[in-house]
Amino acid sequence: MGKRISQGVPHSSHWGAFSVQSHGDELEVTPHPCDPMPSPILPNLNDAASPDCRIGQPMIRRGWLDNGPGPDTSRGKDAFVPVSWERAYDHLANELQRIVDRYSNEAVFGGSYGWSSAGRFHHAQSQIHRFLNTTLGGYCRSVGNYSAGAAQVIAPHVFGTLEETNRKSPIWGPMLSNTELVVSFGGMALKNSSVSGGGNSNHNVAGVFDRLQDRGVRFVLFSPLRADLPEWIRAEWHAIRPATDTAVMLALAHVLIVEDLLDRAFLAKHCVGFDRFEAYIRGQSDGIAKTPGWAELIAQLPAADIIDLARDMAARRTLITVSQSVQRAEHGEQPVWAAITLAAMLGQIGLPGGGFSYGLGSIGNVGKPPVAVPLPTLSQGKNGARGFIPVARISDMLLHPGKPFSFNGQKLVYPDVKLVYWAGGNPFHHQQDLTRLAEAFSRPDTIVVHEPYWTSSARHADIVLPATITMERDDIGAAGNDPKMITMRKAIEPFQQTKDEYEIFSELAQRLDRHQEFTEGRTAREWMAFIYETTRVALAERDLPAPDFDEFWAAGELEVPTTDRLSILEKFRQDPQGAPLPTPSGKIEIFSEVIAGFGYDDCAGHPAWFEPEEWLGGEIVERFPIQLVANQPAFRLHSQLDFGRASLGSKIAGREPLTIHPDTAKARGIVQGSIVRVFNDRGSFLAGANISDAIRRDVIQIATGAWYDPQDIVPFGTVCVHGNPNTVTRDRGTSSLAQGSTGQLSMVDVELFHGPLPELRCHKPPRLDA
Ligand SMILES: Nc1nc2c(c(=O)[nH]1)N[C@H]1C(S)=C(S)[C@@H](COP(=O)(O)OP(=O)(O)OC[C@H]3O[C@@H](n4cnc5c(=O)[nH]c(N)nc54)[C@H](O)[C@@H]3O)O[C@H]1N2
Ligand SMILES: Nc1nc2c(c(=O)[nH]1)N[C@H]1C(S)=C(S)[C@@H](COP(=O)(O)OP(=O)(O)OC[C@H]3O[C@@H](n4cnc5c(=O)[nH]c(N)nc54)[C@H](O)[C@@H]3O)O[C@H]1N2
Ligand SMILES: [Mo]
Repeated sequence: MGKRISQGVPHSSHWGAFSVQSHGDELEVTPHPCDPMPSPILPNLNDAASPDCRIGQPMIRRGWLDNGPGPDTSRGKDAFVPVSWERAYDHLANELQRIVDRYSNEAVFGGSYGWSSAGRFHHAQSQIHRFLNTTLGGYCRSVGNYSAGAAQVIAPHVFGTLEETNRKSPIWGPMLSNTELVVSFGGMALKNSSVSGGGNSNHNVAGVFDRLQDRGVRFVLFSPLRADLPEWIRAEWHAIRPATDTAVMLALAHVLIVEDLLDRAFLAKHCVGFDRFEAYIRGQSDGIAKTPGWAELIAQLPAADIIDLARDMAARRTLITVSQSVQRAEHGEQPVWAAITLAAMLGQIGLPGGGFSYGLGSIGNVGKPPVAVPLPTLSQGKNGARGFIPVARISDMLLHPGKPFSFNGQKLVYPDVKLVYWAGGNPFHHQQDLTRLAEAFSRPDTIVVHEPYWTSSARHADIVLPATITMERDDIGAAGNDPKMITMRKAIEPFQQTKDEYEIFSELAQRLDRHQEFTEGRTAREWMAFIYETTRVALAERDLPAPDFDEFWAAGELEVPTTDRLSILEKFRQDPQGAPLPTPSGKIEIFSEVIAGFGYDDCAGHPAWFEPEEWLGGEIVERFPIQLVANQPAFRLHSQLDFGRASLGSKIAGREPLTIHPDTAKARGIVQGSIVRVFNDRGSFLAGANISDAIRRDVIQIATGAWYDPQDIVPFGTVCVHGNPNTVTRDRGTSSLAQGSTGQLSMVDVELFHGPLPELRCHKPPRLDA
């Protein structure tokens, strides 16, 4: 171990607040002393500074350097040439100028989706968007995210934005003293709340479960995995077929209707369109009553259980939760809308600890009280270009320029993108059907990626600029539902020639004659003090301690107030006329004239059951009999720091672990620790088997985020030898309404892998040419 060069300095991350000391190349990360349950992912940061796959210098792909910009199928396989920053800046500035002059701003795709790192100033997406707006005048953008693609489009039509209805109200607190029954679709796996966008100084969720358990709250879990609620919660576990939650909810609604257990007064006063939904549930509109018996055949859940549960839901203070995963699937809009409807039928929306909650437990800070002052925010400028896509339609866009598609009532056309610019995300992690994405990435003239590490996305780029990690720069850490603002102090010198996004974009802006527009004449430090000022003023206005920036910096952290004002749903409950919901009618829309007016055949005017194409009840089982759940990793954030100790420690023979039921394993000769191959028509990957009976028999589970490592294996063709499930997931939108990602579920088969185990290449740099 090298010489200690720093004492512990405060810092923050999506995994929580911590302090960091450096010992030569090694980092030592210690959780914030106030955090009751530090994230098990934090130790990955110890290995963040100088892994083999760190990028230390600007790189240009051999083929691009030799042949110039243009479509090229050798992306992802080609060697890279290390170049000076000057040379990289010149090439990139010229290419940006060429694309905008020859085509248009719409030809530059700066969507750049991704979680990047915590930090309010060096936030890569904010930086790149600000750069593209202020220097080029705009870019083709992406809207929405992978997390909530379906929910975030349907919610404003029928309930109000998720931001308003979900993020701006405390949920856990009122649950502690009021909730009697939690009905959870998709669960609230503790692993998921160990991560929070922007930071978390107080991982509170395990503590909340303890207290709810002590109070004897009844938990009912609908999920293919038992671990989607903490094991010590004595939850009743219903491992229904994945993608059938809507059918169960409709059948619960049927029981409430026929047994007259619903709150007709609430429906009349606070909702519109219940009559249309009731006609559908009773089978008057389509000839099929959505009875518990009907749902039993779809979801494989005994009808008697549905009846019992509906009665109990009507009798007690009930919170219905829907995880993000449940809507990251075909027709993902429906379970969200159906759950809102069910909660409305119970008449419990706006009651403390009752009603409906989206994404509670899916992510760390949801449900904690919202911060009451504005947080430091970097302005992104104005985007002068109009083109956009729903975020998960990236491959469609690159493969089919000019093709029309539907989105949220609009008829749009895919723009003709010539340059793709990414900073702070990993599309070769997040996008479905990676073979298709690789083909899509062969189409543009130029691909630019900023990355600290040789991710698969960096390997598919032409120009790769090496970014610092947060511990190599100063920043401000803060998040919308956490009571602490934290100084993220630089703990180590930047690795080799790496630079932060602000410096990179400032240099490029200089070459594009827009330096002043991008920087406004401020250094990074001056920007931080400038954006901090918004928060300071708001604190002062509330007569709270409001230290200036230097005082805040010296103190290391600052308490920010959280709000206890009535949530939008509580106000609406009390006074639906005076405090209407932000929907077209001001009420909960159980029937939406707007959505019905779009005339889609894959989304009706009320919540409805649509049979998916890839599910256990479909014809597809004859060829691919197993449902793959590709969920969030317990020991990583997405693909980040996959080479770190916590992530590596979870692997089996270096491969991503896959959960499989003993019967399914046995039928295929698979035992604990076997290497297996998972496959369908789209591709295949290798993984290491973990046998467990805490999973539904015909479901297997693998987390997302193992770095993509495609290698040719006879006779299978290209196989990801490391275990990236997006080799087999399907690239289609949730529906014409939201076009959200459907990455959570796909149909596959699994077999024992017999061949010699290929060596992993993904955590090593690609071939470099001198
Ligand atoms: N099959 C399937 N696929 C899924 C999902 C699923 O459930 N199933 N879930 C989806 C969801 S919900 C999400 S949110 C996405 C996540 O997808 P992403 O957000 O794209 O995944 P990350 O691995 O967090 O990628 C962030 C990248 O930013 C880099 N980075 C970190 N800090 C910096 C910085 O300061 N500068 C620069 N330039 N780069 C930086 C990291 O090294 C990393 O490569 O995945 C989606 N994909
Ligand atoms: N440790 C860790 N935590 C994370 C992240 C991470 O990368 N690592 N990512 C964060 C991000 S960006 C997001 S968006 C959230 C995502 O939050 P979620 O989407 O809620 O998380 P997942 O783990 O993908 O899925 C939760 C569970 O849903 C269950 N499930 C899958 N399909 C179905 C279905 O059809 N019906 C039912 N009832 N259940 C189903 C699966 O068993 C799965 O374990 O997680 C956040 N938390
Ligand atoms: Mo997400």
